[in-house]
Amino acid sequence: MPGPVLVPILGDQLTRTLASLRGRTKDDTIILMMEVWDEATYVKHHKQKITLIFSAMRHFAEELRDAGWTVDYVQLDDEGNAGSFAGEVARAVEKHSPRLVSVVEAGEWRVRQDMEQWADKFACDVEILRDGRFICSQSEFDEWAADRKELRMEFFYREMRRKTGLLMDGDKPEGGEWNYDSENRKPPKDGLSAPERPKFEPDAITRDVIELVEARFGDHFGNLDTFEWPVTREEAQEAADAFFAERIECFGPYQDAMVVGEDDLFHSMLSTSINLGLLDPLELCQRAEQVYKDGKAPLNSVEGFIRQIIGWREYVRGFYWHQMPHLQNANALNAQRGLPEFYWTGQTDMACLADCIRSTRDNAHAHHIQRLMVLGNFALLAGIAPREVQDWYLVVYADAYEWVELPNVAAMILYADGGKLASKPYAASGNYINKMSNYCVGCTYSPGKKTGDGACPFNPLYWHFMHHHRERLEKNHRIGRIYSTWDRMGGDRQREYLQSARAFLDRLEPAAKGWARPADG
Ligand code: FAD
Ligand code: DLZ
Ligand code: SF4
Repeated sequence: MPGPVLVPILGDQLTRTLASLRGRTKDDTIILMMEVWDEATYVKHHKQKITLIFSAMRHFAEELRDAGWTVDYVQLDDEGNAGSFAGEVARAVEKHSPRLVSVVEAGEWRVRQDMEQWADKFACDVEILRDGRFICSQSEFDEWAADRKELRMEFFYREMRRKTGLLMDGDKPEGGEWNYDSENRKPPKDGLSAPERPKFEPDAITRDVIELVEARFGDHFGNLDTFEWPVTREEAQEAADAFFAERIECFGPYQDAMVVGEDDLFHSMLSTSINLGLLDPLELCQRAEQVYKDGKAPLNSVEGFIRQIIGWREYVRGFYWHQMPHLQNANALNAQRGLPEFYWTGQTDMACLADCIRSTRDNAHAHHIQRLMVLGNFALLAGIAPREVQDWYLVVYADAYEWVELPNVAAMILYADGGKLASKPYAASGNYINKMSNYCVGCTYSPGKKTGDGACPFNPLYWHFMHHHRERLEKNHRIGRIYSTWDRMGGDRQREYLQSARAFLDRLEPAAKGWARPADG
């Protein structure tokens, strides 16, 4: 009798439509799911991130068993746990003598490199299947990118609109424009608040995992008392239903707004579920389109939401594989400063940063503009070394996997790729944050003050950054004109800016080692 097929399912592949399950018969298949030490500690993930992944994995295993599949589930504390994917697959091969190991390609470079060695390691055939959960295959992206000097999301996005038919009116974009972003930059009006989104009480499975995580990863960043993520497909659907019923209408206009105490505003909060495999990205976009067709949300909101998914999400995934492995070491601006300690403690008198870090610690989440224009903008202007910023983002967000985190961090916020992804650095002074949020009202600094005591640190840091990178940025037609403003200031004013920035940077305390990676990591 030939052995069964062994189907390893990784922690972010939690869907029954996975390519490795397609066409399999239940009596001939053993599904392997493994909680492993290496994955939980290669960086010291936020406690909520580990809890979310382990709990969603355990719930998915239960769903599979209920549907009649055989699941070999290895828990972290099981005796003999080999601690790594390869080690656990080796144990399963020994135990089940499969004729074939059939696995869907890993989303991250690090794991895929390892996976490609499996065929040489195990005494059976190994097949690595394409991940069909993305709309754009890697070969399609590579072909699109092949002869382009600059890779711009906007053009890629139009291809995806044509490919999916979403918001298309024949071969024209619905409403006549591809992109309605100019309608999506409303500052928050006084008292802006969003309807409460569904929050999910930990059930017995999640409570067990919380106990495990507190016991084994107690020194990792983050609060666990506030865990309320969806951990099953049903819960994720409930979260999506609430978004489409109550929040998508205002999603567009207030996409860039930030309000103290309103941690997620009108954002969908669906990234964790999409990245885990609990929700299908294309289905979500089709639902969004239907909401528009039913007249329940405006085009700018629906187009904005769809662009985030079939545009940005697909694009950064293609970009990641197109640019790896060198993207992880890119540092075009030669940024060398250590990450400040306050990114971990939240102890800073800059109210905007303190609030975004508080939300990050409590929710393992911050919304896009907080990640980009507050936390990211600061890291860019202060010249923080990309590897340290990358580690931070990978650790602290429950939706963070390297394929999506790295392009956003290295290329979008830090311009470390020298402008392949973004046409200019997303650099901004305190003015932008003051316009788009109510943070500055409660801050010890003043966004209107440019230099010296009490000046918002973003102001001198902005000009310090611009001055420092003049040679490169002056040639950029989207940002180069700013230098005429700088030149008009004259030497004394320029010196005040530069001295203010240097004095601030000299006071920054770098983080102690050990927050992001284990001591020997
Ligand atoms: P919404 O605002 O409701 O957007 C809808 C969906 O669009 C998201 O769920 C997500 O799937 C997708 N999306 C939106 N923007 C992006 C983007 N730039 N890249 C990829 N997908 C996008 N997203 C992650 O999923 N994982 C990460 O590790 C991650 N790291 C980021 C780091 C930085 C520096 C920045 C600027 C952005 C990062 N993002 C990341 C993108 C974005 O911030 C999150 O997807 C979003 O905040 C998740 O919240 P939401 O589901 O409410 O998103
Ligand atoms: C992020 C993560 C963590 C913390 N732990 C596990 C785990 O123990 N088992 C598992 O299958 N997946 C885990 N993951 C998600 C993986 O890191 C993710 O599936 C791959 O890295 C994608 O390449
Ligand atoms: Fe942030 Fe500056 Fe506003 Fe303070 S004044 S909240 S540091 S932008």
